[in-house]
Amino acid sequence: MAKKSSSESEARKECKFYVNASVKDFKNSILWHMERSLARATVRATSRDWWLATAMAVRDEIMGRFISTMSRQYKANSKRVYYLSLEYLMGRLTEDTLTNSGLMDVAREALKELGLDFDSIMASEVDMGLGNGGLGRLAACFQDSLATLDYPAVGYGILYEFGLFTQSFEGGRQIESPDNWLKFGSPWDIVRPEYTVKVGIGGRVEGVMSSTGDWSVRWIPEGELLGVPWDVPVVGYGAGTVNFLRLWESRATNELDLNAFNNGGYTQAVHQKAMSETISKVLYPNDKTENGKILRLMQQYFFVTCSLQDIIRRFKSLNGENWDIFADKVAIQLNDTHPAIAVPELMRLLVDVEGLGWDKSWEICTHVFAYTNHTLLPEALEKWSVPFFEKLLPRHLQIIYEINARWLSYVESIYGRDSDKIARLSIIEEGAPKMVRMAYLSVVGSHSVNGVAELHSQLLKESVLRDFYQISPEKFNNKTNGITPRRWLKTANEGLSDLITKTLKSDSWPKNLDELKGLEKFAEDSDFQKKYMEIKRENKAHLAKIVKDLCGVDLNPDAIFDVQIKRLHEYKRQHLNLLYILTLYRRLLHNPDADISPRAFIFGAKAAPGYDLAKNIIWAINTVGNVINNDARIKGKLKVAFIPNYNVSLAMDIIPAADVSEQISTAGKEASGTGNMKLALNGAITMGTLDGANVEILEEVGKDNVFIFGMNVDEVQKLKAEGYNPWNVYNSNENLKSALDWLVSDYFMPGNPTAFEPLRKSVLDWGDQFMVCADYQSYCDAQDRLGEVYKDKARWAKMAILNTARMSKFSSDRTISEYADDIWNLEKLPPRE
Ligand code: Z57
Repeated sequence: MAKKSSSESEARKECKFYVNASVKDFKNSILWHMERSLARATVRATSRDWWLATAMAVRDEIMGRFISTMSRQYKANSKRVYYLSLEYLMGRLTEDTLTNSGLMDVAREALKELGLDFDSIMASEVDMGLGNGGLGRLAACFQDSLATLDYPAVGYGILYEFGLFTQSFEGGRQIESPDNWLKFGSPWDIVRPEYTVKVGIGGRVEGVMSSTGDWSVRWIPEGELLGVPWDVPVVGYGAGTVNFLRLWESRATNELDLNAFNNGGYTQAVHQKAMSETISKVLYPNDKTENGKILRLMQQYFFVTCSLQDIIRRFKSLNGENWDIFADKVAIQLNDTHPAIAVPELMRLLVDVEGLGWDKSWEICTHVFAYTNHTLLPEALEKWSVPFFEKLLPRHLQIIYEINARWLSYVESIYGRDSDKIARLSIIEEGAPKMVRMAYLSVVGSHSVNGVAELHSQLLKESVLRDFYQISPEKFNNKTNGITPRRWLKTANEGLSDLITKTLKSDSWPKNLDELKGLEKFAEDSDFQKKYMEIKRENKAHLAKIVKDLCGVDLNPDAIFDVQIKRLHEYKRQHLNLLYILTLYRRLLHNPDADISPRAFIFGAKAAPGYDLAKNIIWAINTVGNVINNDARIKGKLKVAFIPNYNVSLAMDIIPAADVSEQISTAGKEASGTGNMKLALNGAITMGTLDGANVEILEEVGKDNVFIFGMNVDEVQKLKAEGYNPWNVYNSNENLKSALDWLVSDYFMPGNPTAFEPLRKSVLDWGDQFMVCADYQSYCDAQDRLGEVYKDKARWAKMAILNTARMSKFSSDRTISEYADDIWNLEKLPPRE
């Protein structure tokens, strides 16, 4: 490991800005931190101490780059993009920083010389899990690409004290416990007290007379709290640019309200302080179910106003009050509607605080904001009640009404007094109570609206935002999602990365993923196939150890590793997967000698704590799995492992070991998917519907290298329109009937046969909203075909290699370049050579 391969020194030439440190210096730096920062004798040091000291040593190396990036961006006064997201699912930071700074080999060797195992030391880092799933992980991949491509960018969000809950299983059922990731602090966040901002809340609106005799309006908040920023460095690949995430922590204005204290209201004062500090306490664990809690609206407003005030402060310090160029210096991307309150908040800051006129302010807003939509599911479309706004943000409500009045008069100028049209296009939904439609507010306030895959962007224009598309078609565009190849290939799959580097004789592919196309010509090369599949097998053996450890289940590395990892949701149809498992199991019981490829079904998924059906599905998979895993009759041909607490770090262990990638959502429901991209890049074959980015994966890898099944969007819509009845499928499909009935028999849950009735009912009595029954047979057929194809080792290897070779489109570098060119009009600012 110490010796640099020749291709690696090539790479150092490619990446002129790689940090250079010798193993000796790095080792000394670790030891220095062990003593001076951690006050530890090395003989007493725990794994966590070693990780901390290593993280601090890396941090030292990148700080210079961090400072020089900031001053370079400041001096250039170039346009910046601000990414507003309530979620960042970063995972561990140290390993990825080592990869991107070019210090990975140095750190490995240094720890080795200290007699330590690198992987187990790195495992001491707790994941930064400030997100639920795809949306939050996308934000994290985007930060990596923005820095790698040298774009001036800041990611704004909340520093939650508690990230997404930790999941465990008790009797197969999900138990949630708090994720206290910050309990002992983090070496990766740097507090910036000098940029603390004030945040108002509640109160009333007052008319005031200005010195010139004009009436204007002012918000008199009832309470005030503080936003304290913490910066997390984001090191681009090659370390030429180090951007940062700025995450806000809420604090009470004064340590204690002294008035209340003096009046004997000590507990009242402490209570108020606690309330203020509650805002950044915890990430809401709901993925796509808006639960309308007022604290959530407070979180949204809190981080939006902190970020906008910070953006305006930075703008003014460079440009004074030259508002005419604000939109030339600032682009703001709204990650879903969660930060949509930014539209009225920027209006308030410009009109009420800076004293600009409405028209000018509105012009600025619509030039600055752009909105990304991530779902068509109606239950995820955010709406906030007007009474909430009245209570919490009375001035913003006024501004929203004004925006809406002007918007609707524009609509009227096009369509006349079409009251139907007006009701459909109104930002305010009539009803008791009235609701503010946040997606509509985002569309009206932005110059760009994008979906996250071709199909999704198309459906957006045809369904949820149809009326808006008709009025402003030029706003609508697609930006197919992507993933960072640094974390998801180079860091996560070292074996494959080294093989790629050797084969291509180039180490620049992580920055230029199109180079992977060069692997195509080795797809049928038996020597390359052997090496490729050996690495896959090693990764599988490694995962098998983890699974043994976490689930107590023995997996055979020669079995097909069939992986479904994602949030638990009916539309993602983990229960369709379960129905196939039941079908296979039943087949094997009837014929234990059936010549099927041994399969290990591997799941990872968290259910929102209040989502009962999702929890029932987890329980069912665990229960069925437990019976299957302990049934000697099937001779270990079938295994089921549900890995608890699926998170970014586990994904980095699972994905390199996967043979099959389950992407089986009902067509039209998964906006894009990004796990599908990570898995295919690492050589897993997609088993998927024609949904989200699967459509584009098929386009890239070719139909021979993916398994497609089930109804497409048109067929789904047609069947719905004709009247879909899952009972008809059930009654005419013997295997489906047996599987569903078996699930509610005494077989899996002696004494409690009704345990999984909710699951069964959801696909029968309750109408099977996601058409599990309709796609069942097609899915089983495709899975059986896959099992047959796997027996042909050379064919399988070829498919896997071609998947790796043809996934370059899905680098988030491509996605970010498109955002920069089409939406942000943003220039790169590379360091001088
Ligand atoms: C979330 O993770 C996504 C959409 C949402 O509306 C919310 Br809330 C959370 C996901 C989509 O489900 C994926 O299909 C998509 O790939 C991802 O966002 C990133 O765009």
